[in-house]
Amino acid sequence: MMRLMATLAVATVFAFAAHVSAADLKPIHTQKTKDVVVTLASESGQWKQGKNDFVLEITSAKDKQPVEAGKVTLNTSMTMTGMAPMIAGATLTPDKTPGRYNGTIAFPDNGARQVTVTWDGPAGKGSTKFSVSVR
Ligand SMILES: [Cu+2]
Repeated sequence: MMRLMATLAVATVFAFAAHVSAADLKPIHTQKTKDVVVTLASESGQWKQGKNDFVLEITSAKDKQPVEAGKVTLNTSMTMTGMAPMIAGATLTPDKTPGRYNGTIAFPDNGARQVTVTWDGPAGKGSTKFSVSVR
């Protein structure tokens, strides 16, 4: 019984630590779909011209629990008059925290981006589109 309680105490500390670091991040965008909520967040809460580090989280729309999203992609496109669209994709690495991915993306200029996120994992397959302004 003591061993079980010690294990639970350690598990609680880890869960709390993970929660605190997530709370340090400011949301860039939250997109709710039928099944999941996709959240982009970073220290500044913005995407800026140049290189950006961010976190992508996929949680269940029903119970807010992390979703095993499997293979996740994030691509952006900027429509510019008289030009081919500017395309930029993110590099995403799964974090230790389930449903969380650490991302980097670079933008050559500012302006509105059409963002497409796709996922394909044990919990299902899907995609969503939304707009994010690069400052
Ligand atoms: Cu552009």
